[in-house]
Amino acid sequence: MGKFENIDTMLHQALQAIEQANDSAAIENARITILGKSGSFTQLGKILGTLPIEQKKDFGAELNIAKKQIEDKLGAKKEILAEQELNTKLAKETLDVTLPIRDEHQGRIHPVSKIYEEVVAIFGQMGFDIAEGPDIEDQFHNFNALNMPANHPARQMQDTFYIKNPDSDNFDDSYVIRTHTSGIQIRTMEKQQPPIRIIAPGRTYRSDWDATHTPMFHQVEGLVIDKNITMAHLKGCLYDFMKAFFELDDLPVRYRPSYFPFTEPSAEMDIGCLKTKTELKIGAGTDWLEVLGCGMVHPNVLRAGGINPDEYQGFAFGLGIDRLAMLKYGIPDLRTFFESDTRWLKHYGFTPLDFSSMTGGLSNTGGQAR
Ligand code: 2NL
Repeated sequence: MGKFENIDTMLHQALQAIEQANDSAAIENARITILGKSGSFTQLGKILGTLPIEQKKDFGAELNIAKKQIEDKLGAKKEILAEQELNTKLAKETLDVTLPIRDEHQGRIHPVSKIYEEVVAIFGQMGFDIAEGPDIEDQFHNFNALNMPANHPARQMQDTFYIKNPDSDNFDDSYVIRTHTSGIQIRTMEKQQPPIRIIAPGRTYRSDWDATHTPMFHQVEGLVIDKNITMAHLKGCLYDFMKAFFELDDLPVRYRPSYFPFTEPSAEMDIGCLKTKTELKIGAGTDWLEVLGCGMVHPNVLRAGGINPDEYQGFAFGLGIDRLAMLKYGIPDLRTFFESDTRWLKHYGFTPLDFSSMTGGLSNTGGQAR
């Protein structure tokens, strides 16, 4: 017991009040009553100033010891209460994860996400790795490395979104938001020697806006590089992909000569279809539908990626995911993809419970939400 009886009594009362507090509101109340602006120990502190000098020292020391005891007790009690409250909350909020969902008809998977999953599932099963890269690219990875020098028409302002380089006023140092996902493949070649077998899916950007073009769209590019890779590998690989994608055992395809700066020779792939006034039927009839661009990787592109074109060669392709979604699900206007209209999503979307896999039936149309 100290010399100052009222400190002892008040300390005893304070500790008791803290002990009796049984939730965090009560403990805060106790703290205010003791140490708040007009709390009991704050009042004692005020007495200190009025005491004669010879009492001041002892009174101050004892007051400090008492305050320390109060603060320790407050801290300990707060911890106990916080833990109790957390346990009560956790017990109350237990979830039964085995319950069936109540509102399975509300949320929808966007057709672009669905096609994306399907494309990844097919190439994944064929042994391709999935590669990713930045949406904002430097001009080397988006253009120069792809055999597209500074004066190339595709680099003109009307197609490409440029971003000023904060460190340079030179236009050649500007960044772009990628116009294709090819930069991902250049980065992969820089990091890794062949064999390379990757697909590069992602968002791409071009300044364009009509029924079949939106300024942001989705692309999957593919790249296979090894010794002795030929156009026959390209044709077989893409033929297998298209049959898996359209879920058809028999699908007429043809390759037409084309031009891309980054491949030589280059081709476009068409699939057989029947076009009537009201319908597009894929896999039958005498009409053709263009589905992708492809070719053998240009030696300049291999060199830019640090791969010796005298030792290795490969094929590459690029396809538009949004366009494939329009074809597979008969959606006429690409602009509606990005309007976030829930009525549209309800009509064209998919339930989240059916995911795409090669073993479970690719598109799971049995569970399709329309
Ligand atoms: C199209 C055509 C294509 C590629 C993309 C590519 C990438 C590298 C090297 C060579 Cl790193 N080629 N990509 C090749 C041919 C065609 O896309 O019409 N896409 C929608």
